[in-house]
Amino acid sequence: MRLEIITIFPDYFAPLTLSLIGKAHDDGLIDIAVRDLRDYTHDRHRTTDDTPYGGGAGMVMKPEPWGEALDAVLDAVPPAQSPPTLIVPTPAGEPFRQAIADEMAGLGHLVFACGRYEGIDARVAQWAATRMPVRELSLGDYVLNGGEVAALAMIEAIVRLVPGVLGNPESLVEESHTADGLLEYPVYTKPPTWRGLDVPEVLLSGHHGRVAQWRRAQSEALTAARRPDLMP
Ligand code: JCK
Repeated sequence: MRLEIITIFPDYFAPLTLSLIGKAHDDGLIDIAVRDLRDYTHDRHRTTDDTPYGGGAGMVMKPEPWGEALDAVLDAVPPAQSPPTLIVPTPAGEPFRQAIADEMAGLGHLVFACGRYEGIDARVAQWAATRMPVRELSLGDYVLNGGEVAALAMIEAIVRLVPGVLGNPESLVEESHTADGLLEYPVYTKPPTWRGLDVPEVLLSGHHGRVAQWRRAQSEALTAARRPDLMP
């Protein structure tokens, strides 16, 4: 899978060379390129923002550097290859969920457009959609200062699903089992007593049926308390 990121803060993506993603990169499963949006400006100050038409607070990202950066991405795609999918993190996007991560993990080439300020001139996504699939996605219902942190979270959720990336493929099978839409049950390991706190007796019992029943009840109780919206 090829991942490209366009940002005015390339340093945010240093963590991608670490941990799980760094391993996938070393194994040749993931190929990551970070492009500095300012490299596609032409003025002395490398300006990427301007005042909003219609007024209002803050600044908006100018379309021209985005157009040139996206042209450079598209120009580097071999002619026989499908265009990449452009992901634009935005607070006004469709909620990013596991189903979208699953879908994106099946694609060969993703480009993340990370905005700052009050966002990117809307014509950029409009134009890009004439050249490639575009997904405007939100990490969640809170306001971040830009798209970088959202892109990092989305990349981690996507990359761990790419075959061969996760060390333990059984965890993914287990995950789709647990995707009955409930929150996960609490987990424990040794020692059986720690700081006066015992591991629930049923988990030490060796009764697989009772363990499964207990976990199901825990999942249902947790979901009812924390995520009533997920209850059947
Ligand atoms: C991309 C710029 C900052 C800040 C104004 C008025 C609500 C707009 C995101 N889940 C998520 N939260 N935030 C983002 C995100 C934020 C971004 C950019 C993604 C580019 N910003 C910003 C304030 C406003 N709005 C009412 C906010 C943008 C994702 N994914």
